[in-house]
Amino acid sequence: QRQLAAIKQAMERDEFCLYYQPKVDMQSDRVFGMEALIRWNHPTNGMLSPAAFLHQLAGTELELALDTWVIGHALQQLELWNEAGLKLQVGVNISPKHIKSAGFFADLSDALRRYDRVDPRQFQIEVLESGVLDDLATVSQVIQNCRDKLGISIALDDFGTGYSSLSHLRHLPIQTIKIDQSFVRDMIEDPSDHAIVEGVISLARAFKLEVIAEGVETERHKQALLELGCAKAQGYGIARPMPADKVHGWIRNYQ
Ligand code: G
Ligand code: G
Ligand code: MN
Ligand code: NA
Repeated sequence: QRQLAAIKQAMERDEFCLYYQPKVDMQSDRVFGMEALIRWNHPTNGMLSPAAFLHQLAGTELELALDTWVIGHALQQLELWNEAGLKLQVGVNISPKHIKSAGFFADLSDALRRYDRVDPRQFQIEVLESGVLDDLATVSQVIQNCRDKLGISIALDDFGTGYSSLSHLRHLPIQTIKIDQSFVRDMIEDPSDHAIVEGVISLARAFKLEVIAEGVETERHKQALLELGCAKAQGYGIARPMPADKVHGWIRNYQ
């Protein structure tokens, strides 16, 4: 309860900020996007990661307020990068509960109207695979609307951890799947994890979905993924999440 009040106050005091982790094409060394990741710049405890506070919000109205804040700030940042001639796609993590809630579509279209110097195709919603399974019909409809009426895209995050069946995947109008970092991390040592990564990549190919590997930490991960035909990647081996003002310099140095 006290913690919740503190989070509410932190929102009012503008203590939250977004870090950005690059998504790259390892074949061309092109940076095509960023994942926005929230941080709490706490006045006494320093920069807090989501693990330290997100769970406190679960099930409260603040959860939705924070998602709305994240969407607005990511779009604002996209406008700034567009103006600076930096064309990127930005993905934000939205809680599954919010996606299923009545006001989500209206909130999102309001935000996109407010930041109309962003091409909706630059904006992506990342939703946990495990969060959509209990109400697939609703989620499918919302995703379809986001795609058809707003022009944004949806990624299924942490793919492989949610046990979605292939027929589910077939009926979800998503554009992208993100292979969960646990499989990528262990794919070098563990043949089962290697097989899972390989399976997800061929699944994505069959369904004509974009696939991004998360948790790419080493050169060996990069090699193994390229051998399997997955060039798009994200992970500490490419870059850690960074504040927005570091992004320009990092890209200049990388490409
Ligand atoms: O940034 P990382 O480093 O610590 O993030 C930890 C977890 O928090 C990840 O599962 C990520 O998806 C989630 N997360 C990060 N930023 C946000 C956000 O803005 N909103 C929501 N709902 N989850 C987020
Ligand atoms: O659940 P989601 O995929 O949104 O979570 C992203 C989280 O994973 C963030 O906390 C981010 O900091 C973290 N992350 C990103 N790349 C790596 C990586 O290469 N290794 C590890 N261990 N964590 C990573
Ligand atoms: Mn994510
Ligand atoms: Na993920």
